[in-house]
Amino acid sequence: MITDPELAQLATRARELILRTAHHAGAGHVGGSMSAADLLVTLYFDELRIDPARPRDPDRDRFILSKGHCALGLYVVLAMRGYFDEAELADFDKGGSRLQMHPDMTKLPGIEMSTGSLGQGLSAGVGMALGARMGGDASGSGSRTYVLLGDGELQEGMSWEAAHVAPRYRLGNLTAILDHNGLQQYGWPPGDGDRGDRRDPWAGADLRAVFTGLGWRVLEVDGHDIAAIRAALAEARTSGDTGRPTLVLANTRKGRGVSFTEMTIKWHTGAPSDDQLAAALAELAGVGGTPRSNSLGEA
Ligand SMILES: Cc1ncc(C[n+]2csc(CCOP(=O)(O)OP(=O)(O)O)c2C)c(N)n1
Ligand SMILES: [Mg+2]
Repeated sequence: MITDPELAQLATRARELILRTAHHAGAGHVGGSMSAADLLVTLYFDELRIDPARPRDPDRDRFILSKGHCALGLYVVLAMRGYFDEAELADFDKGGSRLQMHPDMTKLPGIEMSTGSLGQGLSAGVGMALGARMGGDASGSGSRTYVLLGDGELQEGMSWEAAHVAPRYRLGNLTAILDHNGLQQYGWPPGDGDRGDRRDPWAGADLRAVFTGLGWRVLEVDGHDIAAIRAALAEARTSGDTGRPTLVLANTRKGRGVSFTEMTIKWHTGAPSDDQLAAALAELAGVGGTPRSNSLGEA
């Protein structure tokens, strides 16, 4: 079984590739991809029952990146996991490539839903979990559905229709994960040139109480603590018996891993310059990364 330090090293590698790929493309949603890196790596290398060689296996677990703008983070982890060659990351955001800025399920095997218009993933996840229980999972494999949500995204009303009905359908096979990184793209209220007050989109609201009140089981974790993420995902798996869907409320930091990207609204989207990339890679090397030249052709 993979160890926590091994997963942590993979997350550092994912952050390197996120930055290299954004640098190469000149674009990309760096902040939310880096806040989710530990969650994505733990899901894909430990939790999800998936086989990159058989992406349409009917018994597979389903993962929906509801905060679709963070496709960059997902692509990097899919490549590391073997869905496609890392060299293809060089095509990120190019016209006609399989790696569009937002994920396209018709192009890339392993993508379960085309996302990018925020707020829709939890509803689709409810449908997939319901479908599995109503017979799609005929072999009784216990296929589960996972949905990664953003905290800004959760301001979309459609999310709440899904949050309301999931417990009513007793979807114990559904795990939602909230990347609670404390930053959206815009402030609150929006409007002025400075895009408003950039506080936590949920400042002052008790999300744990709200979801619990709707009938979810809520497991709150440090979303950068691999052992805690693993424990929560493992516990969520057991809720198939209780009939309650689980929310893993992951407290994270947007842009996590590099001092100048961490918790700065500017790094919601953007590409590092040559100097910034070099500085970021040096920082990541200090936490066990392995900066090296790669297929993107960069030092
Ligand atoms: C329906 C919709 N409205 C607005 C946008 C533009 N948009 C893209 S990302 C984003 C902010 C999302 O914030 P959050 O969910 O917190 O993402 P993260 O911090 O994880 O990057 C917005 C408003 C969108 N993609 N879809
Ligand atoms: Mg956010």
